[in-house]
Amino acid sequence: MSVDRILVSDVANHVGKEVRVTGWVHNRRDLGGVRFLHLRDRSGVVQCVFSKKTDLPLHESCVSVVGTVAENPKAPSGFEVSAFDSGELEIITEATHAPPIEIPKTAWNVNPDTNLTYRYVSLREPKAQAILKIQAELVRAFREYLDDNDFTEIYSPKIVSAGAEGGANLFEIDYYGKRAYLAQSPQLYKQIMVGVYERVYETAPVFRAELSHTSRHLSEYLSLDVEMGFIQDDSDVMDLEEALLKSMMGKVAERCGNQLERLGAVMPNIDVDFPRISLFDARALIKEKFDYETGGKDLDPEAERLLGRWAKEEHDSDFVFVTNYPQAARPFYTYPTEDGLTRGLDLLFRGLEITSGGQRVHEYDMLVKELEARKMDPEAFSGYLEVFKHGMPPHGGFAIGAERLTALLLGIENVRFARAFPRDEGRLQP
Ligand code: AMO
Repeated sequence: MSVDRILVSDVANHVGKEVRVTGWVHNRRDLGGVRFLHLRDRSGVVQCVFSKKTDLPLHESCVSVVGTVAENPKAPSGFEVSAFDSGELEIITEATHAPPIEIPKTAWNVNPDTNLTYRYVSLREPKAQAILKIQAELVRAFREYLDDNDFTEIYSPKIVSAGAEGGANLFEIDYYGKRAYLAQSPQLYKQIMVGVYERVYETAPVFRAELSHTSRHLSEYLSLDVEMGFIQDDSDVMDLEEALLKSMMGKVAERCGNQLERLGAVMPNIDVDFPRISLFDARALIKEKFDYETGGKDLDPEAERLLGRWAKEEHDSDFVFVTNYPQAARPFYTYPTEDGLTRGLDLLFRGLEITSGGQRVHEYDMLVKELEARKMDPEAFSGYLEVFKHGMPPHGGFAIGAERLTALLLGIENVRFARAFPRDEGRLQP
């Protein structure tokens, strides 16, 4: 029978007509005289109806169904494809084993660790699918905005000779008998490329040997990096990131209505200016308003949460920039100011850091001084330092952690679920 395939999302437009739908056996039910097969394709799930004469294959088998579309308020989508009287069930690939978890139910009855262990099938669950689909659209919108503003996409090496961010969270690898590392960030390379194109971006994984088991740290994550030359100061960096994020959120709201609804996601308010507050003022405000004292060089997670609350309550903003971090809290490449502070900044989204960035040092002597001040060996960075002898413009940029952005947008508690195959200290498979 040659009936052309339509997508499940298009079934409602074919009431009374014979159609073919093709996909996976999402669920099945046997009610004695009637058998229901919920068929899932890339666009959604639809109920197909068979008589008891038809044997339905195992969950997740690939099938094609020919039947007649009818309205049925009791069916999950309000429509069904009936192959009860006549019609056809073709088995394309029969599953040889039942799935290790019940995919239609994973959202609520599967332990998170089990879900991650069986990621090769648990990702098929519609909510899990929706998370990564929205992330893909966020990244697409990131590229689109930057392409439209004359940025060039770059591809920097992920095998490097030194870490850019300092700290101990470097993965060491054996590189033809020499020591090398997996890149923690494209930081040094995106700066070098500003000397070529002025405006660059990269969307690529980076690697951090994080030892803390938190819901916001991965060993491998997608870094959305931006760098721009000929800036005045860090306010240009914030202007760019604010406009970029507003554009990304607007596009996702437009393109991902179904997925956002499936997840019950609330889009951020993009009609207000993101507040900008210095770290010093943020600390004072948190103390005064919430009676919470945060010491150290940075805001701790509770202080971030409280500042996010302040931004929402006082400015109706889901985002807030924290600026002017002290030199001791920032990497060597951060532009210092005379008061012991820097033009380094963070951006919080719903009370959690999603970005670090700022203006960078663009002069050779100043960079060497900053490395030495941090007891780092300028020799180890010689390849990077060279470019600063050859005319680098004042520049700055930032990086957004894609999993954190996605998780906070969608109200997901653990960034692991915003990555298809997360890596952490205890997880190297699938
Ligand atoms: P930073 O180290 O702060 O800055 O990282 C930038 C952003 O990346 C995300 N992030 C992570 N996400 C998941 N798991 C991790 N282990 C993890 N570590 C960081 C966060 C964070 O805000 N080179 C600078 C950026 C710049 O200045 O342009 C950098 O990498 O969302």
